[in-house]
Amino acid sequence: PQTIYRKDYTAPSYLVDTVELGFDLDPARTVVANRMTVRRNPASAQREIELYGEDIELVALRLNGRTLGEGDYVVEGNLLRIPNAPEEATLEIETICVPESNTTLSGLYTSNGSFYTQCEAEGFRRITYFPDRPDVMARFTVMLRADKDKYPVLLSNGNLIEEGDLDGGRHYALWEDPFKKPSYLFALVAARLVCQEENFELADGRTALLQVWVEEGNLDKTDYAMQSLKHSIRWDEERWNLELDLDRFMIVAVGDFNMGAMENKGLNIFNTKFVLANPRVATDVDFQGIEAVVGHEYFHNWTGNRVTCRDWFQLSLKEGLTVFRDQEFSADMIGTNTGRAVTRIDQVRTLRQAQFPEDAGPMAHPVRPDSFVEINNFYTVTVYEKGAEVVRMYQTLLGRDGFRKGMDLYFQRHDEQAVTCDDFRLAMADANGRDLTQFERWYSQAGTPVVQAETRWDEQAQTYTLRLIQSCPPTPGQAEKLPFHIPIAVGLLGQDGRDLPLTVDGKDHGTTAVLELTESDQTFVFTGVTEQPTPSILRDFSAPVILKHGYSDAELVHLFSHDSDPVNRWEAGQRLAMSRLLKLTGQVASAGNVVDRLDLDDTFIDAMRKILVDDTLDPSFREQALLLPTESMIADQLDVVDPLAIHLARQFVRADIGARLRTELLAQYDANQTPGEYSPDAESIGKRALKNLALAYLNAAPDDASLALAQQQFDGATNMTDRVAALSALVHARAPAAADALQRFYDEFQGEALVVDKWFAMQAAAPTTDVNSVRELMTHKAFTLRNPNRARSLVSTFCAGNAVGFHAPDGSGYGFWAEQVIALDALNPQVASRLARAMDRWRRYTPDLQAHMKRALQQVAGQAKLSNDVREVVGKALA
Ligand code: HT7
Ligand code: ZN
Repeated sequence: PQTIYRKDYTAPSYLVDTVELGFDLDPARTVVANRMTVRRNPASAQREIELYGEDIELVALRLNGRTLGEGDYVVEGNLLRIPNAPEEATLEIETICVPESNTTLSGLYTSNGSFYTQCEAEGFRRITYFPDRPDVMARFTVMLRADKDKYPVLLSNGNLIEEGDLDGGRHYALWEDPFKKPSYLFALVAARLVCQEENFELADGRTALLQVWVEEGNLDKTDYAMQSLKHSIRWDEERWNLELDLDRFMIVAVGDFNMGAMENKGLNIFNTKFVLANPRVATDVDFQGIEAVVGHEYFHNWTGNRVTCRDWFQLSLKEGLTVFRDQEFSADMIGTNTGRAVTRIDQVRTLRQAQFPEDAGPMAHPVRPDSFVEINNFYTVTVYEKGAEVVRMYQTLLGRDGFRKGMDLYFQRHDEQAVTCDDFRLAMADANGRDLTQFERWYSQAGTPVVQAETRWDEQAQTYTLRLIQSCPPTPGQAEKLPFHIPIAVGLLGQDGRDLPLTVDGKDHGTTAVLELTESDQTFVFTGVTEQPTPSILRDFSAPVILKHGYSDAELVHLFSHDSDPVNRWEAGQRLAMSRLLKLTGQVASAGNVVDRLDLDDTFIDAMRKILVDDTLDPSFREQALLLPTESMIADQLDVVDPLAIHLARQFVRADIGARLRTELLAQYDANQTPGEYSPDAESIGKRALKNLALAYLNAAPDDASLALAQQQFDGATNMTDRVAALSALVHARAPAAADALQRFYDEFQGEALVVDKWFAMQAAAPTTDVNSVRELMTHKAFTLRNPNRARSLVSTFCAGNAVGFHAPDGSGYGFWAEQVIALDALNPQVASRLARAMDRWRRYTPDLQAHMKRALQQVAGQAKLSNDVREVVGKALA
C-alpha cells in the first residue's frame, strides 16, 4: 500500500463552486447524477481535473455537454484524471452504487433497510466522482427520490426547498445548503423515522427548528439528546459568542455506525448509542456520553465545518479543538469546582489508559501526523485527546481571556476556509503578542514527554528550588526530540496542608504558579518560603507528560489529605496505589502467579478510609479517589508484562480494601442511595458511582451479605445504572446466582439493542470468560459481526478489556483475535483495524506470550487479501 506524506501536499488543481446531486435511491441500484461547475485553481500549476471514485460504476461523464470517451480521461485505481481541461467547465457524471451490499458503512449504505451516509474521511468518493479532499469546498443542492412507503423521510444538509409526490409511489425532496462545504460533510438519510422536534430561540432572536430523528418505538428515548442539543447551542453562544448559522438542525440516530457520530452540516448522524436514553435502558455513563457527543458534533459546526482542515494531516485542528470544547462544555454543565475536577480526572484517566500507550507503541504519531497509509487509522486518541490537551495548554499559557482572543482572531481570519494547525497556533500567538514557535513541537513530535522534578528547600535563604528536567523517548521515525514548551502548574503545601503564597523572580503568583518549562533542564526558585513545603506539581494536569518525583509516602498522604487542587489530590492517591500494585505484582509473579502471603500496609488502607468517610468531599470525587489504576496503567509501568500477575495483584488489593473497610463501605453504600425519580444530574451520578463502587469492593471479597446486597439491588433496581452495577458485581464475584441474573437481564431487555450490547460486553470483560465462552456467545442468536456495536461489545471487549482471558498462556486468545480480524476485515475494514490495535504492544509481554502474539500477527499479515487499514496496523506492529 502507498504511504501519503504531509510534505507532499499540493493545492487542488480545480475548485468546485456548485454541486447538484440527484439520487434515485434503490438498495440494489442507486443512480447518482452529479452536475458540478469547476474552475482552474490559480494556486495550482496542474492543468488536469482530478476526481476520486471508489467501488462505484461510472455510467456517463460529460464535460461542457460533451460526452467524454475512453481517450478523454484516465482512470488509475481510485483516481480519474481529465487532462487538458478548460479553465471553467460544467461536469456531469452519472454513477451507480449498491447501498445494500456496502458493509463498510462508508459512503451510502443501508441499515435496517433504510439509507444513510458516512463521508468522513473519504466516503464521498464511494457515492460519486469528486475532488474528495477537504480543501475543495462547494455549495451543494441535493434532490432525493425514493419509494414513499418505505422511505417516508428524506433528509439532506441545509434547508428543505421543496418536496412532493412522483409517479410509481415515489416522492422527492430538494435540499439546499447555503454554506460551502467540503464533500466529507455531505449527508443524506432516506428512512422510516419519527422525530421529536422543537423551535428554539437563538441569542440573536432567530428561531431554529431542532429535530431528533429515530426509528419508531424509540421516541421515549430522545429527551436527553434534545436537551443536550439545546444546552450546547446556548453554551456556544455564551462562552464563545458562536451562533447556529442554520434555520434547521437535525440529529438522526442509526444502529449501524462505525464511530460515535458525524458532524455533517445541519444533519448530524449519530450512532444510536449516543442518542437513545431513558433511565430504564441507559446508565449514568451513557447519559454523560450523550451530552458530550451531542455537544461535540454541534461544536464542530464552527470548529470543523465553518473553519475546516486543509488536508487530513491537520485532523487535530478540528478534532483536538472540538474535544477541548466538549470537555469544557461538560465541565461547565456541572458548574462546581469539584465537578470540573472530576471531569478533568476522567480525562487524565483516558490519556493514561489509551493515549500514553499509543504514544509508546508502534502506531505512535504526532498530533499532526507526517504520513499515513489509511487516514481512517488516524482517528486516534493522540489526534483527539492529546490534541485536546495541546489546545488546553494554550489556555493554560495564555489565560482564559487570552485564549478567547486567539479563538476570536482564528474565526475572524479563517471563516469559510480550509486551514492548518499552524494557522491556529499563529492566531493564538498574534492575538496575544506571544512567540509560540517552540510550542509547534507539540504538533510535530510524537511520544509522551517525561519531566523529572528535583526539589531543595534552603532554610537559611528561605528559598525553594525546583529543578525540572525534560526528555522524550524515541518513537518510530523520530529518534531525537527537542525540548517542548510545557506549562507546569505548581503549588506548595505548608505543613498544615494549606497553600503557601508563591513568589518567583519577585513576581507574585498567588497559590498556583504556571511555570514555563522550555529548556531541557531548567531551575525555578520560589522565595520567601519559610517552612519545608510539599510540592504539588502539574496541578490540574497542566500538560500531557509523565511527572517523576521521588515523593515519600508521607508526602503523598499529606497531598492526598490536603491538596487544594483536586486533580493532584487524586493523583497522590494514584501514586500511593500504584507503588503497592507494582510491588505486589512483582511478588505474585515471583511466586509463579500465586497469591500467597501478600500484605497491604495500614498507611494505604488508612488513607483510603479517610477519603471514603470524608463527608465534606463530593461523592463523585471520593469515587475517583478510591478507584485503583487499571490493569493496563499498571502494565504501562513495567518492562515485562505478565497480565495474570497484574490481575491477581490488583484483585488482591480490591479484595483487601473490601474486607478491611467493610464497615465503612457498607455505611457509604447506605448513605449514597438516590431514592425517588432517577435523574442524571451530577450530584446523583456521583452518589450512585460511590455507592456502586462500594458494592463492587464489598463483592471483591464476597461474603453472603455482600452477595445478598448485590442480588437485592439487581432485583429492586429502577434504573440501568444500578441494575448493571449489581449484575456486574454478581458476575465478577462468580456468584452462583450470576447465571440466572444474566438470563433474566437478557429476557427483559432483548428488544433493546444497546442493552443487549451491555449484556455481551459484561460477559466478555469478566475474568472468568475465556476464549471458549466467547466463541459460545458468538453463536447466540443475538450476535452478529456485521453490526459494529455488537462486534465491539463482544469481540473487542474480550480482546482489549479482558487481559486474563485474552492473554491465556496457550495463545488461544491471540488465535481468536487473528480469526476475527480477518473475518471482520472482509466486512468492515475500519472496525477490523481498530480490533487489530489490541496487539500493538506485543513486544512488552513475557517471552512465551510474545511468541504466540507474533505468530498471530504474522497470520493476519500473511493474508493475501487484506484492507490497507489492517495491513498498516499489523505491518507497523511487526516492523
Ligand atoms: N468527525 C467524525 C469522524 C467520524 C469518522 C471518521 C472515519 C470513519 C467514520 C467516522 N464517523 C465519524 C466524528 C467526530 O469526531 O465528531
Ligand atoms: Zn469530532
